[in-house]
Amino acid sequence: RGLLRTQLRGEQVIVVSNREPYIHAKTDDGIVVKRPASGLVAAVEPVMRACSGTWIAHGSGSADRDVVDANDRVGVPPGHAEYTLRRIWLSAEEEQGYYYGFANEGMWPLCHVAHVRPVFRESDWEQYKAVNQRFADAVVAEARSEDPVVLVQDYHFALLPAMVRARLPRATILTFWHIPWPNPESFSICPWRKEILEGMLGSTILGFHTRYHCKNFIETVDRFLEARIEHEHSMITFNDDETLVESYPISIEWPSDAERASWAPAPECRRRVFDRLGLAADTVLAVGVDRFDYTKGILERLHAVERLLEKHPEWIGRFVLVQIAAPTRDLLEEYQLFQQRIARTTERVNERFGRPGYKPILLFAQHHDHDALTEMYRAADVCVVTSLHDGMNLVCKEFVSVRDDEQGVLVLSRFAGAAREMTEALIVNPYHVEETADALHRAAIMPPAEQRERIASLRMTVRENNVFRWAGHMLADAGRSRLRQRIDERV
Ligand code: ADQ
Repeated sequence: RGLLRTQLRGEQVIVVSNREPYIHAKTDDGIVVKRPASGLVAAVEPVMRACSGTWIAHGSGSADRDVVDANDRVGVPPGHAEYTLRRIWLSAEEEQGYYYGFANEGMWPLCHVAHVRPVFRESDWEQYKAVNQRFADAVVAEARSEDPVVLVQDYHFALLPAMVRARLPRATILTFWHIPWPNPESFSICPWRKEILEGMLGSTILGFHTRYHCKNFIETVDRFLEARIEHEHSMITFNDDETLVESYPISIEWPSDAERASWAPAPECRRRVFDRLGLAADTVLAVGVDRFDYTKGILERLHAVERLLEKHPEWIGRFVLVQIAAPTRDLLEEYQLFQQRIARTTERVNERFGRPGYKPILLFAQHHDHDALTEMYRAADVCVVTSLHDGMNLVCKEFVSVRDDEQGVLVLSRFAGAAREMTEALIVNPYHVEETADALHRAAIMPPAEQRERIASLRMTVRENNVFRWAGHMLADAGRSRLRQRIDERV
């Protein structure tokens, strides 16, 4: 945190993302503030608290308009403001085309190998372009100098970097792509592939979670644009502008001493959760926490539980998966169908293996607050992350970060970016039901000493490579680029 402040030395930082870090909502008890279920917000928010500045995002809460000033700004976190949130209001038509349409029916499935076909509508693309321009205008309006540091977040804003670059040529634009980047063949089906690549190359630095995604991006540019590529330095020159393409594995804020002191002891968390859910004392509790998204491998997880109970009937009555799934993008049909399918499969498996007082799968399709998730992670024997494809995945990092008792087993998909760092987890291919079921069995019988050995090492990795290191690396690279720019301008 302190290091970040030093690195920034009074530079103005502007973040752009679709999702806002705080949502004001009207309730019967007045206005309440909610935190969205979003990996992006979980990671970028602590960084923003450390460096002040302005965060520009789509105002989506029912009371969002009631709390802003005349310039649509509000200080956050509420009650002890550390930075400014500037809200952008989108019409229903803009939100439909830009957010639900092009971003989430086009770009999201385009970038994830999850076998859902992307949808490309001309009208969505028009809205996507227009909304990118609106956010770019807001960045320019917020800029107090000609060279602010602009942090652009995610696939909602592929066009914005070049739009900002056109108006603020000396800005340092860091774009972080939170989702995977596909190979050139997969990407080539997008009708606007050139425009998207050109937009992104307005960035000074373009960050992905892994080297593999960087390599895919560089190959895609090589295939579709006339650009100079220096592979050795991961540098792309296009229209005389340079973009560094680098991997910055994202992470979480490691829990502070004060936060740790507020936790109930792990056995107490376990007792509370077991009481609440009516679980027998000898139950092995596995937990899954995800946005309710088809890329997260929730169906494959349920199939693995079913196979576990088939193969090892000794677990019937003693193995329970609690699946917590936060509703997301539920105006889209693909998401509605997916949620129905999960509900049906849960019911079927519960009918097949349930007994009076016992259900193998407990599905909670609800958003849970931070404390409730912490309690659940601390109560669990196993945390199951079976994404079919995931840029990073933060749930696995959150799980190990709260297990200061050094107990608990992580089962982790090889297709999550996190699998590259978290090698002491039980790594699985979620498409292989048998393998995943075997990993659940192995997790359920793992002796405490082996659990300790694995999770202690995982905890060290996440503690070291926390979110401030992610931001610090990116900002250090930005600092070098700014220095070079100043030197070049002097010559
Ligand atoms: P997401 O796809 O949102 O993030 P992830 O990284 O797992 O995925 O983060 C999800 C966040 O939402 C976590 O902080 C989790 O605690 C929270 N969450 C999930 N379910 C919840 C629930 N039911 N209630 C409350 N909170 C819940 C995208 C990419 C990821 C990448 C992140 C950050 O898809 O691959 O890791 O951005 O870059």
